[in-house]
Amino acid sequence: MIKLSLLSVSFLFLMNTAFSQQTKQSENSKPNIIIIYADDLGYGDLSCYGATKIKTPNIDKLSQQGLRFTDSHATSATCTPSRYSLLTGQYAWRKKGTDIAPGNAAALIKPGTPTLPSMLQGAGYQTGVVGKWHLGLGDETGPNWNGDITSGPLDIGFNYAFLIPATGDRVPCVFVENRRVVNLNPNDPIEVSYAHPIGNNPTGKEHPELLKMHPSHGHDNTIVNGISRIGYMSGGKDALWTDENIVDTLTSKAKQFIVDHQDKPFFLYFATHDIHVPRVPNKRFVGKSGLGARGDVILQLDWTVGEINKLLDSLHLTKNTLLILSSDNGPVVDDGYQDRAVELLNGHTPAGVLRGGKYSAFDGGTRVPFIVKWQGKVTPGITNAPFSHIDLYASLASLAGVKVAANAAPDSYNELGVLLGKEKKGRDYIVEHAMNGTLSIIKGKWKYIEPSNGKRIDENTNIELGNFIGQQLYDLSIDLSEKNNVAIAHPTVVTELAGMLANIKTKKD
Ligand code: NG6
Ligand code: CA
Repeated sequence: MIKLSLLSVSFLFLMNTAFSQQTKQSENSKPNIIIIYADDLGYGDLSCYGATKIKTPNIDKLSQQGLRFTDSHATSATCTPSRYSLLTGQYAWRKKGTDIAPGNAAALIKPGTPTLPSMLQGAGYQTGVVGKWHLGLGDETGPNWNGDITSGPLDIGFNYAFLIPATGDRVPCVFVENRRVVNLNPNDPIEVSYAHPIGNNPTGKEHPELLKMHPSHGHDNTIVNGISRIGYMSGGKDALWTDENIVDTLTSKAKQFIVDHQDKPFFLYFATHDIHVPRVPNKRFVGKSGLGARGDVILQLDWTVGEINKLLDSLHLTKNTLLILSSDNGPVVDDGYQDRAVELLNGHTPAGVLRGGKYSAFDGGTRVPFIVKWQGKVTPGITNAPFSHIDLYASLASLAGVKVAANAAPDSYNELGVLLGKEKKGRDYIVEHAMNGTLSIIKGKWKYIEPSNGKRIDENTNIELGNFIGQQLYDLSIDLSEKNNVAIAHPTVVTELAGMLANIKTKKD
């Protein structure tokens, strides 16, 4: 009897030691990092951010488990520059040619450039990107769609890539895995042009009768899967994606990457296609939101986030994974297709209380949802601390125990304390970048928008771009919707912020 219980006690002791060692090991090793970067998701698009016309239960759950930011900013109001800045830690507006890229653009981030994934790779991480790239591929002449694609993610620090090369609305409508177009039949080579029609594929402009969704502006070139796109392509028939299945393909690739690398520290940059146009939800989500296609793809994104969160739980990775959900820029309702998003809004406000949206210098352009979850390390709650995506590079370097190289991430600051909810103050200022190049700076409660003679309203999307020939100053503490320009009443603040912005532009901060 005594012998038995002694045995069981020592067994228990051994078990206990083994268990605590295992926990210790996983706590001491570098945490996995996942960034789910949604596309065009607005500040008001999620129920945890106050949306009442749509329910996003999986993201709400993430928000309950994590830290929800009210003042987090993408670096730019469009995709390419935001992603450029995220991956390099350098403001895209410092670098020519980083505006919205065509689908056959050459690589915008040249091999050898220090990047977020290369920094993490150097720290022992396995690094992967799944989803929308939109940062160009290939050397000076652009990508070789029919051979090995050089100068892509694998050349700037990713070990694995599964890509939509540009966007869902730009040709070529094919996936690229590592260096190759997936399912390409060599006897049916792909040709792409953004300058002139190519091959015999019908275009939306000439054959609107073939379309299942019509463009509202632009998007009338080559038809793929009943939807006309930006740009012309021919060939690659076996490789063409089916829009309805993109969500499942990307989500399963992202999950597979996590499963494959669960034993090592990994970094996954999961750039969803949702909720960008064309909005073509999988049949599981069609009609489910009551807000039309735009609402349905928000539900689809919500499902995706739930899948990743559940997988982390089931693999027992939750305690050792920092999971970030955000968006590359603010929302847009009609972004070029007649998908009835405008008609079916039903009072939903994609930018919440913010003015403007995608493309805009107003906060609707860059203030986006941002949720951070790391069980046991990030205390769940809400933070009003300012945070800019430009700081992810240096903050994650700090997390991974890496010193940022002298030539790397020139605009990125280590704000790990803010990212993990330990600090409230955040960086001193935030710079925002609108589509036409207009820059704004936020410091404390003040937001200054530099003068611009750009258009005030984008005639395609109807979005207020925030451009004005004079200086603009808003007190965000009482006027988050940027309705009252108080520049004239506060000349000293204007001078201070304009001066700061001028210094930042010339890099003397
Ligand atoms: C615009 C497109 C828009 C979208 C955007 C890029 C037209 C008229 N509009 O030029 O539909 O593709 O570029 O979006 O073509 S982003 O989220 O990738 O920046
Ligand atoms: Ca975008």
